[in-house]
Amino acid sequence: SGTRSPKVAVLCHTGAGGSGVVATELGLEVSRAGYEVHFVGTAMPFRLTESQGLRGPYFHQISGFAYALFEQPYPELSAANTLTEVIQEHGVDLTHAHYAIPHASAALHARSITRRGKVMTTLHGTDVTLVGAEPTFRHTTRHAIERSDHVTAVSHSLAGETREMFGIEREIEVIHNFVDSERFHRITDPGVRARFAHPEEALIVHVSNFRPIKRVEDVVQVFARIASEIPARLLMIGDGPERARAFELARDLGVIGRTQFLGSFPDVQTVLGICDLFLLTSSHESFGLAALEAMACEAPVVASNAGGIPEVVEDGVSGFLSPIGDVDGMAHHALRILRDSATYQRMGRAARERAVTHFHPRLIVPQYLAAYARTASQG
Ligand code: GMT
Repeated sequence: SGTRSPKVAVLCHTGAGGSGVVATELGLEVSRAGYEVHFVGTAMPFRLTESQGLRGPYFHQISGFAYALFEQPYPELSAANTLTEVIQEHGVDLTHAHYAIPHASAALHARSITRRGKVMTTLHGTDVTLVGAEPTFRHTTRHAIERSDHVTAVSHSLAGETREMFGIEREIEVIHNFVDSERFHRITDPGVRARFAHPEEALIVHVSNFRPIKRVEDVVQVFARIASEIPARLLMIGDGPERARAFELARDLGVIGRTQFLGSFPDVQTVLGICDLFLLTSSHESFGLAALEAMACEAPVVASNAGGIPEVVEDGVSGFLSPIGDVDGMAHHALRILRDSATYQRMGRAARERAVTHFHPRLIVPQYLAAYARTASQG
């Protein structure tokens, strides 16, 4: 219908996690740009705090159904069903599915039921590299990627890996993640910092979902080496299956008194705003959104050289990268930054500079809007 903006449905994971954060922040930006946006999820996305005005963004909850005969819930079917309702009732032109499965699969299903609208899929990482590698989902994941009307990936590393793993030839457009550097910035108020650390302590932060690929025990190992040399404190933010092991290791290494596990701490920008160093030790990371958020707050990053991390953190400029598992190397790099205020200042400034000049919403969001327009107008 002429040149009106496409109406967009966003299908995403709603809990704390990079893909849900990107989906939510993007949906809010797209809504602010004047598009009608409909979030569809099992719960309200955790960063969807903005009040919903008459023009949205709207949120539609996927209805669950427990029936004694079903041995398991069928999230793909219930998502496709709710999405079908939203597409039909609101005249949605385009569904943006974050994650190949179950979301792109559900979106394709709704597309074939409604016979209207296009599907754009954004790959975030673990759907392809972990779940995709698991034969159980191999055909369905490949199908979801191949039959989407457009596919994006959050890093070149992930796009390449996807092509390789599935032998996919189709175009996968790389659109990096973004950070709102007006919201994520350095906090200089000593009162805020005093809530978390003593003035003389170096404040080190890790944020993740504590899954095995995050190697959170490496975070503790690196921290123990740092803490044996200088006064330091570690804040572990997030929750997940490896949290208990990390806790035990911190106790075994004698640093439990200087480590705090804050759980799923919603106010992550405050902690990142006062931190001196961000640690990310993953064995696999398609982008590393939390590291980018730390960079916007002028925190240098010490990380593993995994997946898409080098596309975010420039080794030797905005932080240092080491081989996966090289805890001695990472500790060495961390101490180099924390002991020398000139290095620390230079890297912190370079980190923010990179976040602002490469990953600002005003650079990234238009790439998505252009992709929406192209995809919605495909024949
Ligand atoms: O890191 C996670 O396990 C969470 C995961 C998700 O699906 O929320 O994050 C993935 O998507 C983020 C946003 O694009 C990326 O910043 C993360 O690097 C990516 N995680 C992995 O590749 C392990």
